[in-house]
Amino acid sequence: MRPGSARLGRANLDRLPPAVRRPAYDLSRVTPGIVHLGLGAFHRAHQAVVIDDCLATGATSWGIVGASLRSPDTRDALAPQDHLYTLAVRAAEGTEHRVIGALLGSVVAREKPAALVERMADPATRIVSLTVTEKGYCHTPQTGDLDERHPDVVHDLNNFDAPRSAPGFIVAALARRRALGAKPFTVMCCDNLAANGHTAQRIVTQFAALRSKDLGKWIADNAAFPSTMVDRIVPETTDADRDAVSSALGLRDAWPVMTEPFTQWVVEDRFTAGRPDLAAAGVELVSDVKPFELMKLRLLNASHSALAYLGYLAGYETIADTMQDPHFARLAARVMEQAAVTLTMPSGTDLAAYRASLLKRFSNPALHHRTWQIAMDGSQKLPQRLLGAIQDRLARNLPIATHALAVAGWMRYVGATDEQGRAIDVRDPLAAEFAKLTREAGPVAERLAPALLGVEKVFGPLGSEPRLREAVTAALGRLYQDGARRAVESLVSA
Ligand code: CS2
Repeated sequence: MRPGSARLGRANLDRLPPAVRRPAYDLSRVTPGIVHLGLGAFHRAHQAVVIDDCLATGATSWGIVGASLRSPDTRDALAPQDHLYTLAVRAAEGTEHRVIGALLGSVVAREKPAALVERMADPATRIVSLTVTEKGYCHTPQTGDLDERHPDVVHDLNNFDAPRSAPGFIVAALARRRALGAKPFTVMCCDNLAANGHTAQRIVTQFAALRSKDLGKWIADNAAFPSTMVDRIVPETTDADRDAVSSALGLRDAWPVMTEPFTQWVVEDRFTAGRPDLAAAGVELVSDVKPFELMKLRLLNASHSALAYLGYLAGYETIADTMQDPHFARLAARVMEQAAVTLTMPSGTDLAAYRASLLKRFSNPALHHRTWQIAMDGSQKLPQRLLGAIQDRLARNLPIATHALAVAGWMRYVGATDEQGRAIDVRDPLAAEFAKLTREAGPVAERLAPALLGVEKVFGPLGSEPRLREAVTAALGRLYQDGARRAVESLVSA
């Protein structure tokens, strides 16, 4: 992009090249109806696009106000461009650009917690949606319960009107609505948690009950927490992506999002204060999301994590690079095949076609999705992605070697030293605990595997299951001895 190009904004939308799609509605007529917590790239490439489509059908009271819980980066980048941003949809055949107008404004929660609570409590806010990542729920992933000792929970209980955590904001805002005599908003969790609506409900009501029993009961009786299954691959945006998008636009966009052509959103149709016509924008409204969620977590996310840990260790930078190695492509297929027997597929979904489409999506050469990005926060992801399937397979006396290799890949990865002896930048809320266990055990599978399996928050009682211990210890031993590439090759060749 030429230096000095003007910044994308409402005033210059008509300067965009004809190939760039732009909001098909009058931006000045849109009013806020949704507050979204966790204004990351995923939300902007997924739910916000659907809402953009809803706005184009005339549902102008459903604009989004986004909140970043910590970092001001998104607000700082989007405010100078009227919160407009580009969605770049990348495929082997080329990239399509679309400017999204659904985001009306944003708040940095840490800077103005009371203002955010106020906005959420405003009766015009009918939905509060969330993509705060697995760790943003301040819960114990293994049990799904609120972690009452989580520092943010402790903080929020002592600073009820100036919270920090997502559950803290939701409870404070619902308490305010109750005091105002207003209906609760619908809480719509869009994170990759098992039974995500149910889990969010449990965490929020447990939090509220710590504040007051009555409030907990009012929320449990009155607020809706529909579960949702969200799916779209959204790699982190790089500087090179920003430059490419800005060149295509002829205007500078400091905060575009990169994604793939595929998108899916399945939502339980339970809303206490109304919703836009999501079905008209391609959302599947169903009475029970569980089969969709489990299918996605155990097929897509599980194989993604397996490719991420083992692919990273084998020296692959992206998922597409990893998939170019036929042994790793077979590994992904194998994880899916092994998980499939634990699932009841949603009616109307063809398992073989779904699996084939995942393999194709992972191989998209135009998406630069780093293995390192997916490897993040494994302690929060393993239970719903890999451990549930392991448990179900063990209950049926089925072999677990494939999933055990993925778990061992995670163990080898959180040891924070790669196969060449270089440091790995492990991002995980429990990283320090894993580093300590690794130091104490040393790179010895017989010691390290049981030590990590003993981390209750991740493995719970499954960690002491002898068949899991044996399989993971053997797999970790192979990783230390032969490296990830050969370990994967010998698994898929067996
Ligand atoms: C990925 C997901 O980063 C990760 O852990 O597995 O973000 C994945 O790309 C999405 O769930 C796809 O919908």
